[in-house]
Amino acid sequence: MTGIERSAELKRRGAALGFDAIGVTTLEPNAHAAELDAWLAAGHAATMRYLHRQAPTRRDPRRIMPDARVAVVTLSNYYHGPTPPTRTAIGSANVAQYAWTTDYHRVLGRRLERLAGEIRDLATGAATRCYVDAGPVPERELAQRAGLGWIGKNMMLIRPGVGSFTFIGVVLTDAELAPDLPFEADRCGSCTRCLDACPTGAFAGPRDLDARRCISYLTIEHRGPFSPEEAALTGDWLFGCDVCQDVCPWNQRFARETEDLELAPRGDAAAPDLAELLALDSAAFATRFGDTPFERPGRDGMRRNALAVRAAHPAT
Ligand code: B12
Ligand code: SF4
Ligand code: SF4
Repeated sequence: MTGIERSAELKRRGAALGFDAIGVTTLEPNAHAAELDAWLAAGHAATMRYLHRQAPTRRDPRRIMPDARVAVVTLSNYYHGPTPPTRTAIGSANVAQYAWTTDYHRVLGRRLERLAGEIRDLATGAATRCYVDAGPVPERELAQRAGLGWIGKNMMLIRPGVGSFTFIGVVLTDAELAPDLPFEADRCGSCTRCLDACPTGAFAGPRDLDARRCISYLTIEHRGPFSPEEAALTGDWLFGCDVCQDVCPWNQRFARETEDLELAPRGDAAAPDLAELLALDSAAFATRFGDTPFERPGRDGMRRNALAVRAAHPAT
C-alpha cells in the first residue's frame, strides 16, 4: 500500500469511527512560532505557566515524538444549535456548548485510540501517540497545516461548511501517510464581528486574545478567588464562553447540530441550577460532575463562578 492509499483508507475508517474530518500533515517547525512568542511575551497567557514551559515544543512539534513522521489531525463537531443570549432569568447561567456533554477528553481520547489502532493495522509495527487538548501540541496550527480550515481572527480553527464548534484531536505516528495540502486561504476577509462582540474586549487584535480578560480563561483556568474586576467580567457565564463563535457568520450559516451520540447534551451540565450547584459538597460535586469539563475548575472554582453570576443577578 502506498502512503497515498494508506491515507485515503485511514480517512475512510476514521469517518466510520465518527470523526467529521481528518487531515494529515508533516511535523516541520511551527510557521507561527513568532506569534506564539509575542503572545507569551505580552502576558496574554495570564497564569497558564504551562504554555511558557511548553513553548519550545510548540515551536518544533517534532520534539514531542522524535521518530514521528506525521500528525493525523481530526475534527469532531459538537454544535448543539443556537443558544439563548442568557438563561440567568430562570435560575441557571450560561455554559459554553463544548461542556454540555461528558468530558470530550474522555470521549475523543477513546476514539483517537481506535484511530491509532487503525493506523497500526494499515502500517504494521507503527508507533502512535494520541493527544486531545493535552500536551505541548500546537493543535490549531497542525489542523490548519493538515488542510482542515483556517485560523479565524477569534483564533478558532474554522472549517468551511462546518464552522468552528469542533474539537481537535491529534495522533502522531511514524507510519508512512501522505500529507494533505495546508489550508492557505484566510476567509475572514474584512469581517471583525468576533473582535467587536467580545463582551470583555479581550482581543488585543486579530488572532491575539488576552486571556486575562477572557471569560473562558477566568471561569475555567484561573485558580483562586476573583478580584472584583474579574468577577464583573464573567457576567452571565458560569463556565466558558461562546460569544466570539456565536457571532461568526461561518457558524451562523454552516454549523449543524452534531449527530454524535457520545457528545449528546446532558441537562445537568448544559443548564445547571445555581442553587443546587452551590449546595454541593466536594463528594456530591465529584459524583455529579466528575466526568464533565466542570472537573477542571472543580467544586471550588464552580462555586466561585456561580457566586459571581449571583452577584450580577441577585434574583437568581
Ligand atoms: C490555552 C488554551 C486556551 C486558553 C487560551 C486561548 C487562546 N486563544 O490561545 C483559553 C482558556 C482562553 C481557551 C479558551 C477556549 N478554548 Co482553548 N485551548 C487552549 C490550548 C490548551 C492551547 C492553545 C494555545 O497554545 N494558545 C496560544 C496561542 C498563541 O496558540 P494557538 O491558539 O495554537 O494559535 C496558533 C495560531 O493562531 C497560529 N497563528 C498565529 N497567527 C496566525 C496567522 C495565520 C495566518 C495562521 C495560519 C496561523 C496563525 O500561531 C499560534 C501558535 O502556534 C488548546 C489545545 C492545544 N494543545 O493547542 C485549546 C483549544 C485551542 N481550545 C479550544 C476551545 C474549544 C476553546 C474555547 C472555545 C472553549 C470555550 N467555549 O470556552 C475557548 C475559545 C477562546 C478563543 N477564542 O480562543 C479548542 C479549539 C478548537 C478549534 N476549533 O479551534 C482547542 C484546540 C482544544 C481542542 N483540542 O479542541 N483555550
Ligand atoms: S471566549 Fe468570550 S470572553 Fe473569551 S475572547 Fe471569546 S468572546 Fe471574548
Ligand atoms: S467573526 Fe468574522 S473575523 Fe471573526 S472569525 Fe468569524 S469570519 Fe473571522
